[in-house]
Amino acid sequence: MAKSEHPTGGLDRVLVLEVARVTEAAAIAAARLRGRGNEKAADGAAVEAMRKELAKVNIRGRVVIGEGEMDESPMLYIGEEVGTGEGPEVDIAVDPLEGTTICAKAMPNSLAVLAISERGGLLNAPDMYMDKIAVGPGYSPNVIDLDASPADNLASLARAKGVPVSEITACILDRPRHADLIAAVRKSGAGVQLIPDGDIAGVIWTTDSKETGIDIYFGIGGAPEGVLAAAALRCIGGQMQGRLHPLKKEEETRAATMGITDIRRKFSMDEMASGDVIFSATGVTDGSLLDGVHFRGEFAETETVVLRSKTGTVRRIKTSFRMIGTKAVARV
Ligand code: VTB
Repeated sequence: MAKSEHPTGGLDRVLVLEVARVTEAAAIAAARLRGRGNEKAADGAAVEAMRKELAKVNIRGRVVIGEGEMDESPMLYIGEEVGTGEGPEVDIAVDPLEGTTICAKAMPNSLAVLAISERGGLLNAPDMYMDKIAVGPGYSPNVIDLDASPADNLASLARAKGVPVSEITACILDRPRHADLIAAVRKSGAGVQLIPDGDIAGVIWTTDSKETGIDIYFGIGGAPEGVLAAAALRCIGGQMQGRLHPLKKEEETRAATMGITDIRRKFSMDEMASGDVIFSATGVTDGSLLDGVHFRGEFAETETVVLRSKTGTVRRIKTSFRMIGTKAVARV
């Protein structure tokens, strides 16, 4: 048995703490550039910090969702090998700064995100759009369907929840492409919470509707974010479907080279994230899912949520890093 595998199969639970360190490092790096109006710089800092931290983890990791192709991005590109090269073979999906624009504007809900799976567990989705629909746990299977109309999905969900449609709220990215969707949801009587960016959080909010007020996520966002959201939902429970939404022929070709030959295929949550999965997100800016990084004197404080599909554990970790210069050091 490789040293980092769990005795009963799947990923070793020690990795839970390791992945938390990785998103913590990315979040701290990005947080220094909050509100500077420079998305690229904040993203770059998060990517670099994440890569550095990943290099210390005992895994034979392969990036399957990353910062683009090797020729576009020098770090965390698709196919890059990460980790110490010892330990289990795992696949990794990263979004070092989810919500670059919100971070650059110091608005709520930007996150550093990573998911890790057994080899082959994460859908190799190219960087293009995906049409998504998601609800939280506790409903009977097939309560939603990407191919059903918004009105039908909302009616089905309301029935399952035992409330009128008027008590359902949908979260949707605020984009002109969603004008018809938003109108249809409102016409059916449900409410819409629009978000400027950050649909991984949007999907996760559906898992705690009592707290967040959000019951369902709809709409077209990034495919990489779709796979990461599916990984989170696999751990917490819920239902999600996604279908790639190419805007041009080259995107279809790209998807095919990455193994998705049927571009119209509707992926279930389990098809996007299978086997044992660990998901970690650390807040960059304060948000309703997580607090952002707080710099207090010589300390940087972070809040992270780590999810594990094997056990369904939801672990919130508050960490206080002692900083020297701009670097975190181990506390003694
Ligand atoms: C979403 C969201 C991201 O991109 O995937 C969105 O999760 C979709 O892309 O945070 P458009 O901006 O092109 O609509 C982000 O907003 C990141 O840019």
